Amino acid sequence: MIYFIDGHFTRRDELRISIDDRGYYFGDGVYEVIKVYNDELFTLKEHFQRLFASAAKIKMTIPFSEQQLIDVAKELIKVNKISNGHIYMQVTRGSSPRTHHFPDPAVSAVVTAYAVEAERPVEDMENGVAVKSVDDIRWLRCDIKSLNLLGSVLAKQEAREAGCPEAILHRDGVVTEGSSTNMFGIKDGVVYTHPVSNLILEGITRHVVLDLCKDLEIPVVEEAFTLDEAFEMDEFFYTSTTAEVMPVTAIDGIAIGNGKRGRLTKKLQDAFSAKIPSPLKGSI
Ligand code: DCS
Repeated sequence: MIYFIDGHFTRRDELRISIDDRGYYFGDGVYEVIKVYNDELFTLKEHFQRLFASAAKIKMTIPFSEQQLIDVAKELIKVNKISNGHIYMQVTRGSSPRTHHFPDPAVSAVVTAYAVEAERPVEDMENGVAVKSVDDIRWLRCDIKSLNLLGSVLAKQEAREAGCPEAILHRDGVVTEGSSTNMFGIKDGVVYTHPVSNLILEGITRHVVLDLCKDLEIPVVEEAFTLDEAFEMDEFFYTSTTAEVMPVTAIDGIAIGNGKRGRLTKKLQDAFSAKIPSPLKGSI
């Protein structure tokens, strides 16, 4: 496997990272996960724009242009021969002896990236999954795609120990999002999801799905709903780069709707699949 670190392409076993990297000490950095379908990066502009936006929010300068990082991602796909999978890219505030304040004098941010082959979770996408509610104990800047993920890690683990692949997070009973996904409920044909704010990550898949709702003339209300209201939804699903549109069939062991993938959820999945770069594109 070929990785990218700090301006170079390197074999994984030759890759060296400083113990003084602030990502290691503080989780002081930002990241993105970008999906590759049929050799093509999906919604890449949006992901790189968010990467630069997250960096700006933590007052960090990325020492590459957006286009340079897009070229890095494309090169990783090519040299590693990834046709379906994803790119992981992170940027830390660099390497410097441990002090909480920013390095002074400043050091260059460190960009690391790799590409992996990964299957679409088609079985779960058909059958749906169960989720577990977990208190959202994260900080108040969840709009930043920060490397500091302890709140998400603990929530995901709690869900996993209950046999669920994802946690539905709530603050005092109000649903925010998942530990690494955005949450949606459907009631009487209307899609509900938490509005964009400091309490959620503005998911790129969330955006794609809201656009699809518009195309399909499915009404959307971007308003927070409670966990009690979530149990009463007719359908439920979550979105992310890797999970796409994932039906939720139960919350805390209680079936949602008829306990199966919902009709509108399926419609959104089909519309999403139609957007994915196709292997036949350009060939006929
Ligand atoms: N909310 C949180 C907290 C996330 O970490 C993510 C993405 C999302 C929502 C969904 O955003 P996207 O639709 O832009 O992916 N989490 C990434 C991750 O850590 N692994 O895969 C996706």
